[in-house]
Amino acid sequence: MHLGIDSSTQSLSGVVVDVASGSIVAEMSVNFGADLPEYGSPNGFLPGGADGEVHADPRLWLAALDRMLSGLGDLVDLSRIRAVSGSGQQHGSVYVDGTFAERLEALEPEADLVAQLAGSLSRATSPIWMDTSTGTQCREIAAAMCGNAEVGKRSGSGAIERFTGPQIRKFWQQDPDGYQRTSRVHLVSSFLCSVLAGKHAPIDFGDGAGMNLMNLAARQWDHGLVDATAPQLMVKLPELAAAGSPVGAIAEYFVVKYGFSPDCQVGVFTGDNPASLVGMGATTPGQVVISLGTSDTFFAGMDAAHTDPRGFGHVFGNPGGGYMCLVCFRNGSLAREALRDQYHLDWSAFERSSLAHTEAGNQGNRMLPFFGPEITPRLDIQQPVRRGSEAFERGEEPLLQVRGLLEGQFLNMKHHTDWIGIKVDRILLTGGASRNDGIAQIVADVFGAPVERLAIANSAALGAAILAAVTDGHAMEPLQSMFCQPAADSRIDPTPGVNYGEALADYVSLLEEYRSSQG
Ligand code: XUL
Repeated sequence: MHLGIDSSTQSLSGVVVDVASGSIVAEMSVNFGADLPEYGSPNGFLPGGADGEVHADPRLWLAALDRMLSGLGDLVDLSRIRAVSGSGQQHGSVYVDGTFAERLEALEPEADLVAQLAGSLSRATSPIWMDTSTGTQCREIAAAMCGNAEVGKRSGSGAIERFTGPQIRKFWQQDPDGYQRTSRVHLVSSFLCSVLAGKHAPIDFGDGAGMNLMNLAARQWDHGLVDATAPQLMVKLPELAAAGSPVGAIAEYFVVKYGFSPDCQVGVFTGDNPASLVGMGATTPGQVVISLGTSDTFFAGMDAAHTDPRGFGHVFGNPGGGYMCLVCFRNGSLAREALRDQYHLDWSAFERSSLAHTEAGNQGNRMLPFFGPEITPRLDIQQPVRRGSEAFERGEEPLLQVRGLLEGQFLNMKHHTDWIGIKVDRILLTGGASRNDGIAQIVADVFGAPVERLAIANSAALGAAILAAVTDGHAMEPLQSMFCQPAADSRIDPTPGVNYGEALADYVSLLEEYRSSQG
């Protein structure tokens, strides 16, 4: 059996697969808000950050790892796990001092991970992907590289606020002593991998590309970018390696405490989106995945790297080889939840039966679907912008608001993914909200392509389990054909006669109108 662990924004999950029978044996998830309320992070991050700052408490991820493994141990015999790999929310960084490696080696099963490792954090909190506070640092890095185009050419993305390099630069500027004390900057993925392996683990080419520090073509740290980011950074960066490549045997702590075999191998972790590409069976170019999580992401395998002329999309390393493109929308589930709560609705209002009370195109009622700052496109915004009937603009008529939000989200996605130039014949939908048929129907209608879903909604954890099997010597593609088949009754076809061409043009005009009104 093989274990995949995904540490995403709001929860940490484990999925155990059995490659002999081709089945998913067990799933276990710990929700950061509901299961670990003592960390004061109802949505997985610390509320109340000023000026676009969004940080999380890294102790939460350690506590969740202990909690998840103890629950999983009740469901499966963990001594039968041959390898573990995993994924983490992308871009988030964890700063540790020189004691981290020693503490990992000396972990005692009697105490927990938080008690033994928290003392090595040289930065108490971790900036995560929702953070938009590093505009200045992005401009400084771009200027040092003689322009943002050069940053994009080398790293696969222009300098981006949530990416790790600009975040590291901000830390160095604001807390030079803390930066000095930092001996290693990990990503969420490589941090958790290090804990499991009991030693510093590498960063993979998928998650590494989300830092504005890696040279995408060379798959190495880019000296120019690293020097433009912060002094003495090169020695603080982990090695780079392919996702799933072996790091070593699992640390004794996990053997004694949870019953893993001492021979269980740990494989290099990746980011949640690259892992999801694996878990959806979409590493080979020609397939498109839309993941509906805290963030909504659109991604696909790519033959050759080409970049977004608008500067919002990214190119990462693909764990299956080659490249992948990704466009991330910050207002995903958090916006859907905000609208649901504002109108005192439940998810049934987003289902097909409820959406049937409104029409495709929403009678011209259009919404910029943002309840907080957006990154694609970059907007400093706190509330949706509405254009349409008087009642709709006043925020009345909940069902029109629901359709307005969903249509706005996917029109915004369609518009900002046109640069990829893929003909979308079929969409693979994943993430918590993908189970909702109403949402899936709007995706199918807006993109004019059928939508299919896998039986498992957490494709990142499944992808991580497949990577664990790769660590154990299995080839990736046969595993994908085994595990990543769309569920038989999951297909949703576009509604005949529905065409969103006009609505798209209308959405883009509303967006442009809003942007020019903001100067
Ligand atoms: C991708 C991104 C998010 C995070 C959290 O660039 O920022 O999708 O990976 O899921």
